[in-house]
Amino acid sequence: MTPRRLPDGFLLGCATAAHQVEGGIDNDWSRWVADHPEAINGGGDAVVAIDHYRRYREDLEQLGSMHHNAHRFSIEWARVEPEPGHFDQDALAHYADVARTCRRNGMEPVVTLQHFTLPLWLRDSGGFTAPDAPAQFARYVAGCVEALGDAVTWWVTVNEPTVVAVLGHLEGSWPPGERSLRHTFAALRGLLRMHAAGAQAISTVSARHGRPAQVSIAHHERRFVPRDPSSPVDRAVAKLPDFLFNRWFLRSCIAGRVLGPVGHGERVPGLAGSLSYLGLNHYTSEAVSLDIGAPGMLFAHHEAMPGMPLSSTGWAIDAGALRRAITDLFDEFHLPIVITENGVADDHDELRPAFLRDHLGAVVDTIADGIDVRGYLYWTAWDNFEWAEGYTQRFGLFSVDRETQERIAKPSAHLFSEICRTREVPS
Ligand code: IFM
Repeated sequence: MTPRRLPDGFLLGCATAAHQVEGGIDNDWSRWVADHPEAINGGGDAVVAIDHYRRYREDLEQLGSMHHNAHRFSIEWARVEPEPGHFDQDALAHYADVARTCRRNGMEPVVTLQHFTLPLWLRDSGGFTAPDAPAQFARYVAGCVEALGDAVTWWVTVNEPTVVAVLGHLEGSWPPGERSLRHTFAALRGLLRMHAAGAQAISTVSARHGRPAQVSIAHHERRFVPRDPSSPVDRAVAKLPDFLFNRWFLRSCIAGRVLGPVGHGERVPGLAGSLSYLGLNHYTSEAVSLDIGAPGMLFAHHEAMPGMPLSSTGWAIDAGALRRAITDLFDEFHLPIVITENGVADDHDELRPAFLRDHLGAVVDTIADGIDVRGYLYWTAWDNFEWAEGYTQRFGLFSVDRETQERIAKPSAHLFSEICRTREVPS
């Protein structure tokens, strides 16, 4: 079979997030782990993580030498603004150097401004639901864009807003450990307003300096398929989570309003037109059926898509679902798409080579269908701190010896490097 080719200029690299790799961060997550060690699978914390804050130069050089031409990282708000309105210039200079180091190594930086974590002062004043969170976020974002904007075009305001709202406020497995639909909706409204305020700050500062800027959230799309497609009941119970989790945030951005049932159609300043591309994080598909005993889950039972191989997280590996996600999102929103995350947890690097071939193949197919897909960022470069999963889920192209911090390329790191070099996806 002929290999499939990715277009010239297509962004190809890895995605990371500060708290998961840097070490030395004091934020809501580090306190949550210290107070609830039992909440982390296998124990562990991100006190040292993989020491990337100190090792970023060698780490990025290694990715560049493996022909990556893009790299996604996040700025840690708690480092940059340890007290409200007080900016740590060393921290800002650090992240500006990370962006420039990406460029020096041939990689386009894609920069996330908020990837799940919050400074303690914002946590203590209500987190995502604090009335002034959007204004606080806009000030922080403006500071970051001033400091990094000469090296950065691609911005992500907020990573996976629905995930952080559901896990922290509905399921209670992440900080702040709440279990309330009312609080989940309040967090979603806050995140929507934060995104709008952040997007406005990016546009204002970039325009003042005459710099181009591309702005999106990183939207986590989980494909929900009725367990029995011929059952009207399964179809109905799959629809609500699909709307709330996969479409509510994006449709609100397009409408410029807080759509129901999360809000009452209130207009949000800066929200309409806030997306210039669509960042897509995609991992898996799930079958959904009726469960009358699960009101907290909107009466839906979720299971990994039957008949698919499973990752070590138990997620179905379904490259077709990535193709359908890209197609549906493009058909509805008509925005260029960057795959800001796609990856597999795989203890022994047995599933990952086929995963990469199949998922990148699905991306090539969508491009052949005429869809404007601009990039693919594999989650993730190095095995890292996977939130409530601790260090038990290994998504990395590199393993890390956490005693010596040695990075060891897995076979799939070499396969990915070859795809980056040739732009060809083997069949
Ligand atoms: O580790 C996370 C990342 O922070 C956000 N998207 C999903 C990844 C894997 O679970």
